[in-house]
Amino acid sequence: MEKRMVPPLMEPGTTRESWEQIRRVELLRLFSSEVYGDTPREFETRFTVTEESETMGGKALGRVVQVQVTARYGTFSFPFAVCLPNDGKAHPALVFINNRAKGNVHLDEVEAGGFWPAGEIVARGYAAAAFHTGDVDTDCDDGFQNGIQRIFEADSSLRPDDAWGALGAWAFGASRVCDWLLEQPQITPGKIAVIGHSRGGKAALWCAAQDERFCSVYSSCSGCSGAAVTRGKAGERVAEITRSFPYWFCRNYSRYAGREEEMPFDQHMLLALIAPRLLYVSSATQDQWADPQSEFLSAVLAGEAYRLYGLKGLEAEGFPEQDSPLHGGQIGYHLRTGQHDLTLYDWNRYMDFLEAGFGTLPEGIGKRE
Ligand code: GTR
Repeated sequence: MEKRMVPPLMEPGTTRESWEQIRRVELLRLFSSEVYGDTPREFETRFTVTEESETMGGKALGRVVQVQVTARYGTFSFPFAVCLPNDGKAHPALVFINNRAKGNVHLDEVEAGGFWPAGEIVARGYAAAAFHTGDVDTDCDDGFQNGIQRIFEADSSLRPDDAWGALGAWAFGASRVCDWLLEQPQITPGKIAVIGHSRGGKAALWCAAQDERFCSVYSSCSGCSGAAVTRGKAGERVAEITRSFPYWFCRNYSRYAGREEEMPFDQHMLLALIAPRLLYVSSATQDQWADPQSEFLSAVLAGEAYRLYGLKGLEAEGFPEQDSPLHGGQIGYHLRTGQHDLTLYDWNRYMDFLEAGFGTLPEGIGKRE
């Protein structure tokens, strides 16, 4: 296994209790103050179903739901689409943070394309929900004038250095979809997962790290500031990502550009925050910008937190062959042949992993509060 100098996840002698009460809390605070920014907690939410119809040949009930969030400085709304299996039973749900075609949050387009293959997801017995990143926060540097941040701030020119960016807002959006799902009789409350690709994968990881109602997260090709260990990483690094996408993060993060060695954290610590829940990471052979080796290494290192619970992390002898999924522990991984993408192959491997893993989840994970 590759050796790389990364800061230790925990001190020797850390117990499950001291992990949960001290170290985990400290790491959440670090990612919040140094990377993604602080997630606001004071707001109210209302949901309105604005479209409803049978879909997928009657196998699912499709709905578009408007989420209305009200905070100190205003109200902001965004829609999500959901397809609920129509067989009168409760099902697990997959919440997708969609960073590509906006069209597929509409019911008439949900079956199109492999990026969010809602038809296949429902056929395997899941509810499929998705929202579009741009509906929660614009994916451009607009000074936080148009996204959900504006209802939490009196003046966006006075944002503190740890104010949340777009990734934090997208993570927040997925948690609001979870709020709604938890109220639906068609959903099994302990089986709600969040999924994202690339920038959506970074947001999905940050979402599940904070929101323990999600029993699992799947990050596809999330690379820099997502699943990949930053120290020694190939391809994109903090300097490149904060130059191209400063608004994804809080301002503090750009201080580490070219100074990764000074970070009191690295991304394996973000993955460890998912323990003891089911974590899945995938890479693509041609995606050197994200760096598969660094994504894999991070997933291996996060296993230490799972061992505190008597669980296996990522079971691997070394970096795997392509298209040979590793599904032996609570952390799953695969390296798909091909480009930076999220394909039907990836979705299916994730659902295979979940189906084997659901039974291993500790009691009480992700239940209604
Ligand atoms: C790239 C960015 C990556 C990745 C990707 C994507 O331009 O450098 O960090 O997030 O976009 O979201 O597809």
